[in-house]
Amino acid sequence: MKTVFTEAHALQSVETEFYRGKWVEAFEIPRRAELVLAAVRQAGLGPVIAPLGFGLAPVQAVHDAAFLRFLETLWDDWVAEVGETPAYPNIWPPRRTRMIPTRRPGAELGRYAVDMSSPILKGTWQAARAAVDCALTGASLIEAGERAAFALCRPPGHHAGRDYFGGYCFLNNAAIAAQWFRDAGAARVAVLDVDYHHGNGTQDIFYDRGDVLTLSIHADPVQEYPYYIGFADETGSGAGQDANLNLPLPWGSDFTAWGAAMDRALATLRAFAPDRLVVSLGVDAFDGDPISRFRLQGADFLEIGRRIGRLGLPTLFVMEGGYAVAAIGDNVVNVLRGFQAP
Ligand code: Q9C
Ligand code: ZN
Repeated sequence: MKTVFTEAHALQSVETEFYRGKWVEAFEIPRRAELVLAAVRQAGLGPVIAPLGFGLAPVQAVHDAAFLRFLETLWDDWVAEVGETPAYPNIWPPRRTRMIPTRRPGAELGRYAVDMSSPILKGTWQAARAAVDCALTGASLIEAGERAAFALCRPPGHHAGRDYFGGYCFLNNAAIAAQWFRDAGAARVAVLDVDYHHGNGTQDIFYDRGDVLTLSIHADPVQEYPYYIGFADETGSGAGQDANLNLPLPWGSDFTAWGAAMDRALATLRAFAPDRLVVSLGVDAFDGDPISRFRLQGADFLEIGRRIGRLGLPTLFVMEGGYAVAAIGDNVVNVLRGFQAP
């Protein structure tokens, strides 16, 4: 299987993040991608290739136009007003606020950010665009006949919605690839999200659509980020009724519970009979993850890969979360090797 990667990910880089009321060493760091790349090479998984440029049209097919203009231009506006320092929101519009047009960067940040985990930097737009190109290059390999591809995307994407960003995510790489598959002729696409956190952005983007099935196995939002979304009773709306499946699990869940949830997700996925599968591949369900509270072991990731492989679908893996840097490479490679040797 080919891996798509570019050094441009390193343009998104901060030393610290605001976590539980304190500025602590950042979790979502460039080293994550470098270690996954090293493990892919070490395992001899296959060639590592650079992404092609796909332009903005596939991004516009998923995200709101004003939101994209904001992401592209915020840095320059922020620098003019504040200076060359990471752009964080510090005000949010309350309920019943009229969304009056404004160009003040502080106001725009609060309009589009859902949290403080994703500062906008000089290179954020370029890094996020490059991650999208990795996902789309992987998708195009599959369109050209490969059974699978691994888009080593960074920054991640699954918390980015149609018109919001957060959770380390700016553009929803997996959703953009899923939509691109649809536009390339796939009648039905499934997005299976195995990241520890609910794939709220992906759910948001496809919630009212019946052509893209979204499934997410994640920590119960009663306990965990993103808190307000990801509950089991969110099943889709309108044409998308029953095309969204949330499988929340409590803190402390191990593979006994996680694997059972996965089997439920796979049964729904099989019944949907998609032409293409996108896997939002976060490995933060790992026991040793510093911000997560599931207990999956290294070998469990191999089993996750095997089960996905047995679906027999053209599959695009898109990198999402995973913060136990010492194990991130092994955990990702285990999924991909399990997939290849079911
Ligand atoms: N108490 C991804 O894994 N902060 N994003 C959580 C929990 C944000 C995770 C704080 C976590 C976002 C792609
Ligand atoms: Zn996550």
